Amino acid sequence: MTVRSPSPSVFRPTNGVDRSALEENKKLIADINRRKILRGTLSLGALTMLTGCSVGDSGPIQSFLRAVSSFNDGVQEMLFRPNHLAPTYREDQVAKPPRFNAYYEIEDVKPVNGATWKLELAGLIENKKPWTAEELYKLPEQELIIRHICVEGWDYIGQWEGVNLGQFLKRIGADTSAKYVSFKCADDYTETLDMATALHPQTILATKYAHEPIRDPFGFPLRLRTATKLGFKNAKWITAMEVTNTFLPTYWTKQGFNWFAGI
Ligand SMILES: Nc1nc2c(c(=O)[nH]1)N[C@H]1C(S)=C(S)[C@@H](COP(=O)(O)O)O[C@H]1N2
Ligand SMILES: [Mo]
Repeated sequence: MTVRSPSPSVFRPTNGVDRSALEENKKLIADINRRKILRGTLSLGALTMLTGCSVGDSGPIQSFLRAVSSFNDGVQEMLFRPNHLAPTYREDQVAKPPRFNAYYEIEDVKPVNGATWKLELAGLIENKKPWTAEELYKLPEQELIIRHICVEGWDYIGQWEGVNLGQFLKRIGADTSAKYVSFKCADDYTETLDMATALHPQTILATKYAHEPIRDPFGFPLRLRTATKLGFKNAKWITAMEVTNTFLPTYWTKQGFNWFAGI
C-alpha cells in the first residue's frame, strides 16, 4: 500500500510545540481566544482561515496551529452543546458519488467482505455479541443529509442512513457514562469520539449512501457519520467498537491534529 502525502507538512509527525511560533503569535492567540473560542466555533479550518494560512504550508505556523488546536480540545469539549443540531440539507444538494478520501489512494482500498465481516464489541458493554452486516442492516434507520468537511480543504453534502449510534449503544448495554467510544477499522485506521458526540442525535453508524448500501471506497459495510465533527473523525470500514475511559491516540492526533475536531 502506498501512503499518500499530498501536502507533506500535514503528514509530518509533530516534534513538540515550536515555542518561538507561540511567542510571535501571542497577540493572534489572544484575539482568537476572544473572538472564536468563546463562541465555541473554533476549528482547525477556522484557524487556517483566520491566519490566511493553508494547512499544507510548512514552517512555524504549522506548529502554532497545532499548539492552539490541541490547546482547544478541552475548551471545545466544554462548550459542545449535546443537543444543538448541525445544519442539514436538501436531497437535491447531495453529491453523487460522494468524494473519496483516506490516507492512501482509492486504488489501494481493500474491499471488506460483507458476508464474513463482523462488528466486534469491547470494553464497557454488557452484551458483547458481535454483529453481522445482515443484522445491522435490519436495525431502524435514521437519515442524515449533512456536509462533510475535510481538513485538507474540501467538502461535500452527503445523504447517509443507518442506526443512531446513541440508540445502538443503549441496545447493547454500553456504559454511556464512560468517556470515549473508539473504533478500529479494516485498514488499521483508528478513531475515538467523546461520549457526548457519540450520543449526539446526528451521529449514526451509516450503512447507506443516497439510499444504496455504501460502496467499498466509502466504508462498506459500516462507517461512522457525525454532523458535528470534521471528516477524519468519521471512521470507515469499522471492524470493532470499544467503550472506554482510556484515551487511545488516533491516526490524526498522531499527526498533531486537534482531537475534538468539532465543526
Ligand atoms: N478507515 C478509515 N476511515 C477514514 C479515513 C481513512 O483513511 N481510513 N479517512 C478519513 C478522512 S481524512 C476523511 S475526509 C473521510 C473521507 O470519507 P469519504 O471518503 O466518505 O468522503 O474518511 C475518514 N475516515
Ligand atoms: Mo479528511
